Amino acid sequence: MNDVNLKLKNKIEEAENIIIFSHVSPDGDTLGSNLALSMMIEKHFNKKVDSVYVGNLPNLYSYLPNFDKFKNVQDIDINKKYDLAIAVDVASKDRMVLGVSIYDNAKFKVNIDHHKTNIGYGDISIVDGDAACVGIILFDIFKDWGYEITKDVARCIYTSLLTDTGGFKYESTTPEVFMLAADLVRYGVSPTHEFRSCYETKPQAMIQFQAYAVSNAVFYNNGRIAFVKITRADMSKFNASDDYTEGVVETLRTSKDVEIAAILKETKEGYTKVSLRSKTVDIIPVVMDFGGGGHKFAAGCTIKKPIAIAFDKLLQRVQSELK
Ligand SMILES: [Mn+2]
Repeated sequence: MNDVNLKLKNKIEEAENIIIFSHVSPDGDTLGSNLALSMMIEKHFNKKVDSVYVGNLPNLYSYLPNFDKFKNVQDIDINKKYDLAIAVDVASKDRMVLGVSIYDNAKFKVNIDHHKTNIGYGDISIVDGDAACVGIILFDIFKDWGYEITKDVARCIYTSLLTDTGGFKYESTTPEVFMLAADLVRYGVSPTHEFRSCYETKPQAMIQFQAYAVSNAVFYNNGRIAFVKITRADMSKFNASDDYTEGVVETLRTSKDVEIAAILKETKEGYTKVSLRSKTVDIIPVVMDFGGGGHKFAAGCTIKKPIAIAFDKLLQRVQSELK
């Protein structure tokens, strides 16, 4: 067994209480990975695990096995000292928001991630910037431990894989991704069922909100840049929950000429959350300038400026990337 995987195994065995963190604005990878790991620990190590989210938990993923076990970080005693804290898919510690102090307070800290910008903040950091998702890293760890993978665990990893490759279409979709998908299907996962659960259960209001958002997009540089801004007023007009904006920026990128697309969302007064997508341009330097992170073609940041100002600043910065 690989040294790091063995150390992780030992730390889990030694621990009485364990907490697993997903990142703020959780996606399918961080949630699927969290549940897969907690199921493996509960089953094979017979330990109790707190699976924790910060911010809003998107109902979209409620089809995942054990989804109802997720705890809000606000319901965790901030002074509780965990023996082991594990962050999954958390590019930087601040992505745990309220959870950072609980994470820091733990006796031993583990960081399992695939963001290239991850600096390795754990006592153990298992970071593979080339992995398509954290689920793929976890699967390798589980295999290395030699433990049986149940259909429920396979389903969680499948969601992690499916969502972080954008349905097997991003550049990260390597032969290894398909090999893993094949394995997971052998463990009983139904690709049709998972796809429908993940992508074809949008509320009607969400479809209408997204159509509205897309219709408000503005194109620049002969259509090579597409920006859309969503204010809090827009959100309340549609009674939209946080996840309603998911997929909008990808829709903009489907335009033939678009090279960089962005959605800017007013989260609270003076704060603008940005998701960027690109076809060819590496956008990590762009988001780094605003204190963000992510992947080459999918990254994000939060700009501490009112949305109109954030929009202009980001547009200028993005335009400077296009030669
Ligand atoms: Mn991920």
